[in-house]
Amino acid sequence: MYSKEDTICAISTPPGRGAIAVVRCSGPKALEIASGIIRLPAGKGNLPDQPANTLHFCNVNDGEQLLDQVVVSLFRKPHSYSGEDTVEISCHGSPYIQKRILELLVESGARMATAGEFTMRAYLNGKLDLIQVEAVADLIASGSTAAHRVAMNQMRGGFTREIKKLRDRLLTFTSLVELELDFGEEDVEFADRRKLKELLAEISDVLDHLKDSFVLGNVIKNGIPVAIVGKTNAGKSTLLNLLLSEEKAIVSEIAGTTRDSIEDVISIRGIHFRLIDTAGIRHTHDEIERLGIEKTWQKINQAAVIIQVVDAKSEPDEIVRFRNQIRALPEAREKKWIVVLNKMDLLSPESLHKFHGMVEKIYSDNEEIIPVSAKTGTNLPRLEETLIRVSGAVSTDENDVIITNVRHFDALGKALTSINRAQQGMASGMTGDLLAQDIREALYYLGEITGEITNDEVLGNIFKNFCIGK
Ligand SMILES: Nc1nc2c(ncn2[C@@H]2O[C@H](COP(=O)(O)OP(=O)(O)OP(=O)(O)O)[C@@H](O)[C@H]2O)c(=O)[nH]1
Ligand SMILES: [Mg+2]
Repeated sequence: MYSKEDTICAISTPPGRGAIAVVRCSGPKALEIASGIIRLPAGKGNLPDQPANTLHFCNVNDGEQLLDQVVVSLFRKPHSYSGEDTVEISCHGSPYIQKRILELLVESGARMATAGEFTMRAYLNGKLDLIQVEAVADLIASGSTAAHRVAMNQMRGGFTREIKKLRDRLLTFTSLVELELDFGEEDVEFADRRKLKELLAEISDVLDHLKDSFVLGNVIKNGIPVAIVGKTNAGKSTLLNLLLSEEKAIVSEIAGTTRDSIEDVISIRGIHFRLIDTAGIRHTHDEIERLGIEKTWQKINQAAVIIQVVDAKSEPDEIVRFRNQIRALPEAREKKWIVVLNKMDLLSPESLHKFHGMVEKIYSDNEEIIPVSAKTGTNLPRLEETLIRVSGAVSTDENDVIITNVRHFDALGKALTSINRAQQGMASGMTGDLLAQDIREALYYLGEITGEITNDEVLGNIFKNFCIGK
């Protein structure tokens, strides 16, 4: 499946029309195959004779006809993205030209690349490890400053170095413990147990810390989950639409309009928020609405920030009742809370002031209280500022190692279990061979993260998410 003998080709730019497009060709015969369809200017010789890392202005002929004038970038192994000889043809971005160049390459002996195959070769040729491969996919997908920063750090090897450090130190100890086993009956101890104990404790801490960073990593990758909740007709869907600048959710004066939760992502100054509009909470006999309300409670659980929309014409006891109902959820107490006093356009400044004061008395904790009109957009900037402020924890340092990938999270968890088992074993005087086995297991899972230890299934899963041409 992953033969490196073939020379592969693909269009590496997005489908459709553009100013230019790039067709990539990589493999042992890349230069030879490309030179079959490309003419260098007279007197310049052939493509395979040109030095590495050079650009060439060439013609591409389709039979007797000139198909396009292109710029060819030439790379020689191992100094290319894939680690192989590579030619990148920058042509004019007509879908017809792109497709024809690809067909000509295939007619000359190249094969169409599968999804992510250039990156797969980079991995097989030792240019990237698996963490970096996954970071390439994250980098391409990154849509915010934080997501970009985390992906870039992983691509530059931040996480890899962290894992390698742990593995190397563990390896030294397992070798010593295993050496003891070779001496069999003789009671020797090469591996200093006190130091090993310290090391295991330290590694267990680091693994814990890395695992914990997954929560933040997930938020960075998928956006901070923000649940918009409140009673029916408070204006939740109107607020969602305002924040998204789009008529995403149906709005109506009928109570119980939103039945299922609706999600979309917005970016405010480079930070992604995943907004979740929910079914308004009320007592109902309607089965579908009831299911929607059940889902609202789940969404409250999953959210990091809760925007509670209150209709500015609500009665105080109604607000108190609602607050207490939500606060009864144990998870709700840890959330950041923003109370939006909606429909401020319907109140006079004096009534609004009075209402604000009353709500402030009800919400005595750390809630932010902001009067808004979801209908006219009044105070939207203030709400956006507040969203950024309450999610302040999300800013990251360039050098922070943050886990964003479930595969890494799982492997870290398994490594941690093995380390903890080794720790318990040491405490209860476990024999060297069992100790060595636990440490070996931890080493195995750490190796799985970087790809030092892997199998086709893992690789297949990673690369199937790539686009063709990457
Ligand atoms: N005057 C005024 N009306 C608003 C405002 N926000 C929403 N409305 C109106 O209030 C009604 C209910 O709005 P929705 O956004 O559907 O309310 P909801 O909270 O999503 O309601 P459910 O989905 O039924 O729970 C609609 O008629 C809106 O036009 C506002 O800021 N000012
Ligand atoms: Mg609604």
